[in-house]
Amino acid sequence: MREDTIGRANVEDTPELERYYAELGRQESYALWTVANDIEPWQPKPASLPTVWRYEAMRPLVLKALDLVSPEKAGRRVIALENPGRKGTSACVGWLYSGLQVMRPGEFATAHSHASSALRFIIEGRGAYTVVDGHKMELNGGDFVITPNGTWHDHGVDAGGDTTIWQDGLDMLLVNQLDANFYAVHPEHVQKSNTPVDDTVALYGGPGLLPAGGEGWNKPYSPLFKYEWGRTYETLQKASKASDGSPYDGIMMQYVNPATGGPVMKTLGACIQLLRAGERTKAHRHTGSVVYTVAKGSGHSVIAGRRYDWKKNDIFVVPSWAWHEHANASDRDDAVLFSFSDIPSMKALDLYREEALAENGGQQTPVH
Ligand code: GTQ
Repeated sequence: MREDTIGRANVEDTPELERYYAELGRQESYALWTVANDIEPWQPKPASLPTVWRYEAMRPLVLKALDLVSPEKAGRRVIALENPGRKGTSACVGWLYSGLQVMRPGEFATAHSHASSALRFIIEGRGAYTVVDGHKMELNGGDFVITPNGTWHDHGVDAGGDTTIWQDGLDMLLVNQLDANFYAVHPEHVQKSNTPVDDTVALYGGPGLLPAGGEGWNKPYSPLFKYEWGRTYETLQKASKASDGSPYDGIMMQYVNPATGGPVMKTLGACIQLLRAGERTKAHRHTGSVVYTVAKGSGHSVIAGRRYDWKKNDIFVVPSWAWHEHANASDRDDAVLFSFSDIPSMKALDLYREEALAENGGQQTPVH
């Protein structure tokens, strides 16, 4: 695309140039000025579109998969979310992948590991479990669990549990863009759990307490593999009484690696935020793509100038650098949004930027 600005490409096509471009193409080359303005945008120009996946519509389709394929045949029985602006890329938003995985009581998916990192948010069900490097965790609605880069992981639902649907989030599309993915299946298909159930929660999930002495943790991800809903929600409620939170995000907490205070994994991070009764946030934008899941309540978000209504279990996305603000629909109850993002990747690469919308509609204020 030509641009009439000094320093930008502005070359008119001529028959001679077109012949020249064809000649370059035969030598696996091209003239930079034919694409320069597209590959060096003035600011992020995501092809991903703000989108809402309504749980009401998705749930019956996800449950239908129970009768159509087995976890053994499918590997993972997942209905993945595809962004309408990114057909064919498997992306939910940006280079984030997300899908809804479903399992019946007594079913399991075999153990594997990959160079990509994964996280899960339990949407509904009871008695599900994930085993991460031999540590078994019980999972119930609203729990958040990580299966970091390189860890063995398998999951299932106990015979006495209920059919469970959880949301997977992975960085695999980003890792594939970087040509850095590896995949392995566990030699025993299902890991033996060799420690007490939920031991990492017991050991690393104390209130401001970590093991002293020789049990230091030096892996590049959180030792606390699971973050339980009950304590998470209680923390948000307490925080909402202690603080006004952020004008852009309400009461927002990051799930952290307790050993560092940083994000749970190097590439992916997750947050939980509470919008108080009647709360409506101010608009801001930042680099990094975000996938939100409504954990409680209902409301709407204005994303890139359009309103998207949401209620419990709906999933919606905010593309990188899109203005967004959130509103709780209720004047009585709080609303809670779970979200995961590639913001830790942005920060690690020094690509994170954030901006607040100026109140007077004029100059924007950089926040960072
Ligand atoms: O369980 O690690 O939804 O490898 C897609 C790919 C989940 C997983 C998915 C995966 C996983």
